[in-house]
Amino acid sequence: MRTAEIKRKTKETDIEVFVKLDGDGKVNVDTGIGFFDHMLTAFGVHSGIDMQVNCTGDLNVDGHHTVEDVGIVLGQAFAKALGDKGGIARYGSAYVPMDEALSFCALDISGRPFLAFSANFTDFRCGEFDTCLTEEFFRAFAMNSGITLHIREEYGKNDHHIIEAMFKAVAHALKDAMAVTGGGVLSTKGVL
Ligand SMILES: [Mn+2]
Repeated sequence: MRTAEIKRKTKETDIEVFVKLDGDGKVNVDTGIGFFDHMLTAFGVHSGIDMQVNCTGDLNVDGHHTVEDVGIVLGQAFAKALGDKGGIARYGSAYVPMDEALSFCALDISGRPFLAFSANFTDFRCGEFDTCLTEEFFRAFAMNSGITLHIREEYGKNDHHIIEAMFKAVAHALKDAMAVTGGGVLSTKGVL
């Protein structure tokens, strides 16, 4: 069973995360930021990962700590649930359109965290979510999950569409990359 539960409490956020990689996209998310909940729900549903995310953060400041710290804890939980990364496909990629917007993701469950991110958002916010936090979330997730993560906006006008297509593209790429293929660790080094 590829599952993990992580709790993390700081002076800025109090977070509990549970993930079940081989789930069916049952998601229960409450971060206090509606648009972020909407994105995490899309991420769970499209990756097939069961996710519970509860965060009480210092939203009186802004959403930065909440979004970044949820990315940290989700990344840690994902890495823990994956274990030694043996017997998985390792690579995944996806283009996801949403109306006029198209986003792309390619990733490698490599143990070498990296984020390459490219987007040109036109709005400062989607609801209570600062659009610039999209990159912060994915950086925190990549650094703490050990994933080499490339995400880019191909084109689009509506930031809600562009960001949602990004979360869905990462979800579909991740679903393929974490798929159990059997065998050992897919690496010439023998370890990831
Ligand atoms: Mn939407």
